[in-house]
Amino acid sequence: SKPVLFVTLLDYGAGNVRSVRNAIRHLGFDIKDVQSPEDILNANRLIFPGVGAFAAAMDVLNKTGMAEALCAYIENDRPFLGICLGLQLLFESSEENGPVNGLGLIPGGVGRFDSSNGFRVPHIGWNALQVYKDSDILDDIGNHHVYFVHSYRAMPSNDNKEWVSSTCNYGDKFIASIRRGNVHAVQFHPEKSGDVGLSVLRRFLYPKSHVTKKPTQGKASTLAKRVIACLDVRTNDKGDLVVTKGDQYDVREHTKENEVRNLGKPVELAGQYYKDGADEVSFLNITGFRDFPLGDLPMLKVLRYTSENVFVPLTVGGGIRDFTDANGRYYSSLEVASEYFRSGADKISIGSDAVYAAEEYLKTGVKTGKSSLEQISRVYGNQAVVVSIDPRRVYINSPNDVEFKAIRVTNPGPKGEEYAWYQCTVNGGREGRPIGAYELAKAVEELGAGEILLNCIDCDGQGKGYDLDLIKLISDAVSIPVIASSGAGAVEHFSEVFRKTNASASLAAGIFHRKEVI
Ligand code: 1PR
Repeated sequence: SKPVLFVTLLDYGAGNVRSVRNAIRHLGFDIKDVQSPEDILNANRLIFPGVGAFAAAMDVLNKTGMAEALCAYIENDRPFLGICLGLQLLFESSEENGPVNGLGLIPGGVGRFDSSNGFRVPHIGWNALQVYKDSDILDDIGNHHVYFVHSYRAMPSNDNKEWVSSTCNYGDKFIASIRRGNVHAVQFHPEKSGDVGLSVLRRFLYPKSHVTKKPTQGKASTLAKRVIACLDVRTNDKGDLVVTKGDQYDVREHTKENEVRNLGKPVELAGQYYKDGADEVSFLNITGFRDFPLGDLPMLKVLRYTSENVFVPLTVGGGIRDFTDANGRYYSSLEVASEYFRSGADKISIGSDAVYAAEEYLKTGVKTGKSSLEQISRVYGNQAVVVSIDPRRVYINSPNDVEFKAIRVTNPGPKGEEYAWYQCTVNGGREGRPIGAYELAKAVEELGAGEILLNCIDCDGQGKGYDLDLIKLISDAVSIPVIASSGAGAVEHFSEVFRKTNASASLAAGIFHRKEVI
């Protein structure tokens, strides 16, 4: 039998490193977890996927003596790969909830992206690198894009230029990777960058198995627009978790039995969409609002199995809120989200509960810090929190007819109405609320959402294109990324929404299920 190969993993328990673990195993390595500073010093190769906030991470590293061990390990030029925060921590300090001191191995500080020049923060998505020097692990990248998700970044300078192996442009030119000897770190997520990301990990894990090539010169590029495959999941009447898809949110067949439309198995379909090239995969547990999601163990299993083979970002939504079960046990939304993260989600998506939080915030003007949105983004970072909006178009004759933001619509309503507002709903479109999509989007941005998934009930499943009026309204109103959703029926619809609005990504369901686009 093959000898067992080990890589040491520094996971200080601040978040989900499941996908890094899955990617390492996928590449044929077993994992030894760091329990003490000695484990760092004794490692043959060490991977440090930093998660959570900079200050909290430094705190743990200092208290456990691991900071010192890490410095010694790196100064001795031992094989090291830092990922994301695992790159940032090598620098002298960070502005994140700070200034806070870092490990101080690389000159320079880590600062926040500037959103004032129109760049949305967090920087989420696929971007190309400019590779400067032979960095070994980046040899297969070429012009391929890799996946980033972060709000803070380190900048190249004269003082750290001996370390910088590649940069990336996003408003600023920032450090995408460093390399000195056997020490590597990357700001992007190789474990979420599909095949090209796996090649980066492979080159770190099997350093002698390749011939060094000349560094490939990536072209400067802009952040790519993402295409997200969405799987609406629910339990059917037989109790099986199935992928379904509605027409304007109605997922039942119009037959005598009235059964839930069954389009296949979630893990299989997600794997298929990954192979077909989806940039991200989302699962929405569409009946999560009535079933307690932690009671819904199949959904956690779906995430676990999916994340073993799908190496792009996974989002899961449905039912994220505080909950008291039949036995009187209370679960906070944070516990629910944590369970999703532990099972392999990179982001969670909140629907109904975010509507209530936004209504409350607009009424009182006070951020209590207690809403699920605020709590989860405080602990996991706002890049991990998506708010899913389910608005329905309401036509009106004049923008003064309602207290909500109304716009002139491209296509007038059935009675010739020239204006509309977009009413938010909860519980899968079943209940309209006294808040518009515009008001909601702005409020949840303030409360800590990192991204908005913008559905439109009227367009859902219709295949007639996105609601461009709505998407333009919302993507111009906020500075976080907006994912356009509902209505894609042809390839042109994707290019149209990117041409005509400021959406950062487009999501679709039906068109993929029907295999119309690969
Ligand atoms: O309220 O936090 O429990 O979250 C519930 C989540 O489930 C929300 O994100 C909500 O959007 C979603 N949801 C609830 N009911 C339905 C339903 O369809 N009956 N699905 C539902 C939402 C809409 C999109 C769909 C796009 C693209 N699905 O995600 O995938 O409209 O479809 P298309 O490309 O076929 O047009 P909570």
